Parts: sequence; C-alpha cells; structure tokens
Amino acid sequence: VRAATPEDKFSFGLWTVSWAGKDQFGDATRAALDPWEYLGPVAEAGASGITFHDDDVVPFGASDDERTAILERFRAAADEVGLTIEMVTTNTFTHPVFKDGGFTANDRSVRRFGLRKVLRNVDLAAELGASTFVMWGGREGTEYDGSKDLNTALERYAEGVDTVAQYIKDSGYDMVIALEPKPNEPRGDIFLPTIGHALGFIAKLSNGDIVGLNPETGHEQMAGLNYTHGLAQALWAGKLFHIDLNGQRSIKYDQDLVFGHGDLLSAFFTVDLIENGFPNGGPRYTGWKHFDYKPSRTEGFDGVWASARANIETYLLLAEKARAYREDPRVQAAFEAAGIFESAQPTLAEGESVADLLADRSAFEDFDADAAGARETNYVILNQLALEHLIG
Ligand code: 3MF
Ligand code: MG
Ligand code: MG
Ligand code: MG
Repeated sequence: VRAATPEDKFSFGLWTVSWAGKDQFGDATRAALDPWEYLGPVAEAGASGITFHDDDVVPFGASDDERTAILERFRAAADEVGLTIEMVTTNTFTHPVFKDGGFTANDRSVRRFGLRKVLRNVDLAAELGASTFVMWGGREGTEYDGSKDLNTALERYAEGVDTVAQYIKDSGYDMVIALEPKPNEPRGDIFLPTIGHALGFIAKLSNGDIVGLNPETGHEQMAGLNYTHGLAQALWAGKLFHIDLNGQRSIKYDQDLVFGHGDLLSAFFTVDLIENGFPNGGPRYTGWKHFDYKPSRTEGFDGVWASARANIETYLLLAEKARAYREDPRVQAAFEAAGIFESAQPTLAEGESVADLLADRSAFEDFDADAAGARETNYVILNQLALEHLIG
C-alpha cells in the first residue's frame, strides 16, 4: 500500500495511542509517556493531524502557569513533527464532579462549571488553529429513567450547546461544533444516542448553523445501526463535520478496534462513500479522517504503533479497492441494471402537480404492478462484485 500524505488528512486522538490499557477490571498494561512523546511516532505512522481533550495534555486542576507551559511544549512538539492540531475537545466525563453530566447534571453549579471548562477549551482550540470543536457528552444521561426530568435535561443540553456556539460566533472564531452520538457507556443511556437523535436535536438549536456531527463507527454499530447510512444522512443534512473511524464487532461494549477490524464489508462501503461519493453525485465529506480507536490491552508499544499504522493502511487498502470497484465496467453496468441512476430522477416530472399525477392512468389504473414486482434488481450480483473487489 502507498504511503500516506498530508492530502489524506489522517489524524489521531492523543487519547488513542496514549491509552495505557486500564479498564473496568484491570490495571494499565503499558506505561504512560508524556503527551509530546507520542507525537513523533503518530506522524511516522502517516498522520498529519492530532487532536486531544484538555485533560489528555494538562492534568485536571493544573494552575494557569502550569497549563500554559505544558501546552506550549505540546504545541512546539506538534509543530516540530508537522502535526496539525485539527480538533480540540473537552473532558467532561472523568472527574467525579461530572458523574451526573456536564451540561445536563441536575446540580446547577456543576453545569456552570462544565460550561466554563468547555468555553476555556474553545479559546484554546481557536488559539491552536483547530477548525472543529467536538463535544462527546459521555456522562450526559442516566441509569434510571426517573432520575432526571428528561424534558428539562434536553433543555439544559440545548442551552449548553447554544451558549458555546454563541460564544464561538461572538469571538469571531472560524470553528464549528461537532456533537458525537453514543448510545451507552459509560452511562446506562446517553442523551443523543444516535446520529438521528443528534440531527433532531441540532434542528431545535438557535445556533444550529455551526453545529454538526462527529459520528463514530463503533458508536452507531453498538446501537445495531448502519454507520454508512448514518454518514449519508448527516451528509444529506449538511452536518457531517468530522468523523471518528474505528472497528466494532456487533452490539456490545465500545470496543474501539482498529478501523476495518470490526465489520470489514461495512468499512469498505464507508470508505467507498468517503472516497467516491454517492453514485449520483451529491454532498461529499472532505474533512479529516480521524481515528478514535484503542490499541488492545494485550499489546505492548510495538502493538500500539502497529495498530496505529493498521488504521491508516486499512483505510488506504480499502480506498484502492473502492476505486477499482467503481471503475469496474461490470459494476457500472450493475448500477445501471439495479436502477441506481434512475433513483436520481424526481418521482414527479418537472412542473407536474399532484393533480397531474392523479390524472396519470399509466401510474396507477393501467400500471402493471405484477410486472414491476417481478423486475430483477441484480442487487446480489452487485454486492458480490463489491466482495470480489474487497477480498479478490
Ligand atoms: C468515547 C469517545 C470519546 C470521544 C472524544 C471526543 C474518549 O467513546 O469516542 O473519546 O471521541 O471525547 O472526540
Ligand atoms: Mg468508541
Ligand atoms: Mg469511543
Ligand atoms: Mg469518539
């Protein structure tokens, strides 16, 4: 596979490669290095971007002077290896103060603290030149349906996001907010559990014009949903601002596997959508390809760097295969036979009214539904061509 270039726009969350392996049941299996020590190998793996939560770099509760010094060192190290800080996010989930949420905690003082912590990082993100500000509200949710007024909790969530968006506008920052849906873990049920819920939420915001999504492969799959379909709907809505690519094997805890190490056929169609767009044209994703995975706890540092490279290699391999798939004349013929190009034709003719449709006997009274029901689609042939390109 070819080497990655800056045009590929691959990036990693600092928290991915720096995860030391501590989980619910076991201690860390790897050492924790200083944040800047990860940057050289991340760049070597083929990334040109890096992202982080405030607490990934600066310990919670650090003094202002400490914070400034650490961030300066981090920024210099990123510059030195040519990594762009493309996204910044805020940790509103680790410290016990956030055990009931940052924006939706019942305790108002916690919400005010959470908002201040987020706003502080919006300033930092702007200073570092990040174009996207991600918000994953991991603790926004409940274990028990009766423990929150679900209506006012959503009001408070909207108030929080709108306040941050207003601050971005008032400050003149060239930055958008991307909400990251997740169905559960760490909360029993997290608010904005899927792409669809988040799109519905954004539509209700006052500053929704600068609020979009950062969908993660595994998060949709944890809910049994189709990631590629979710990306498509976010694109259709003009809301696909950022993506978290990784792997997940069915409905279970958040595995954060290497991209493609979960549902490979689904990963193929995700890459096909990103690289080749919709068969009939339409909106495209041109943003960062951000990996949010965890090097498995069984691995040492060799495994950390092998898995980081694996994300990029898998993406590039799938991109090659997806290109060959689309260029294959048999695939284009199968698209044609399947009626995919016909789907671009509006159902009503140009200028046709509902009355015209109602008067069109060929559409109903004289329509041969049995013949249309017997039409061959060749969808299986088409899917087998995808498989042939994928594993052939
Ligand atoms: C959790 C996540 C998060 C988010 C991050 C913002 C810790 O399942 O996916 O990572 O991605 O908070 O990007
Ligand atoms: Mg995940
Ligand atoms: Mg995750
Ligand atoms: Mg994520």
